[in-house]
Amino acid sequence: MKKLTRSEAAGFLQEHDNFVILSHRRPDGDTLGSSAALCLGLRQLGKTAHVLRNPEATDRFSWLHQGLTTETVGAEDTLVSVDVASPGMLPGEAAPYQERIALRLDHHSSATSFTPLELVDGASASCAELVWDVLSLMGVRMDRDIGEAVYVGLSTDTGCFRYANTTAHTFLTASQCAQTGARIYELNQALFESNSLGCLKMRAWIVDHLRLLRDGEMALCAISKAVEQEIGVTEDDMDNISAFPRSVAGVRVASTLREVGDEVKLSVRAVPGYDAARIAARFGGGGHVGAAGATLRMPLEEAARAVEQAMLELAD
Ligand SMILES: [Mn+2]
Repeated sequence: MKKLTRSEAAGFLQEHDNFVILSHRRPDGDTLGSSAALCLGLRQLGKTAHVLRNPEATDRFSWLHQGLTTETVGAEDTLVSVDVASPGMLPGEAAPYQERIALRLDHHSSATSFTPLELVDGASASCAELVWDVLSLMGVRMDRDIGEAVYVGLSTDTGCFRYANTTAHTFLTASQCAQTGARIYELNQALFESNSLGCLKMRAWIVDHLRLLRDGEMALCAISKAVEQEIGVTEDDMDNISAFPRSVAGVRVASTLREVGDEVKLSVRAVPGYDAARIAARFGGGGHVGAAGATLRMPLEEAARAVEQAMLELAD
């Protein structure tokens, strides 16, 4: 595996064509925004580029991929993944192409290298910022569609510039996105200033069922499939729900567990001084210092006990 600089990644993209861009499982604004922006930028340079359709993309973000998707990968196509930290993060549809991914653009510091070439900047708040830099180096004229795709990525990965990962570069890129005519106010309203009733009901349930540990310094919340069904939440309602328990005053680190199929999805959020990735790593997962996740193959209650124990141990 060879680590590339931004200009080397730009050079690779200049030299190749017929791109298929891969996003990650349970896609968020960053992976979908990054893939859309990269696709649009490459097309503007006259290249053929598509995003491999991600069937898990929800209404919240699927508009980003409109007109960009393909369901097939040709034998000669050049595959690039964005925001994918490990092979396990590829959706089922993309997994067969894992070996063929030529270049990985990512910002997960705890990532597993699995491609011949990679541009990984763990200091970057979002993958979308990396994509912006690379497209700029390639001479792409940034239009509103690219500006909005990148803005969705960087704003969602920073909780609208509130998380500790936010840097001067994030603001600079956001400013450049605004200059393209990106509808910043409308995007902020839709992404951060509106909550579905389902999401608010879920939050109410969490308030009633949150377990506080170590005098309220830590929080843990285990949401069963039955609870989600009873409240009637959608995947969009649950998007970023793990940020909510962390927002309780005094809570420095929070773990949220959800029953998905016969697995349990763990999502950890932490403020500086606590390492979410260390907790997730205990269970074979990873991510960032402030936000990380893992998959546990055990019943929900057992998983909750294991996570609680890990949180308490790692705090000492
Ligand atoms: Mn990301």
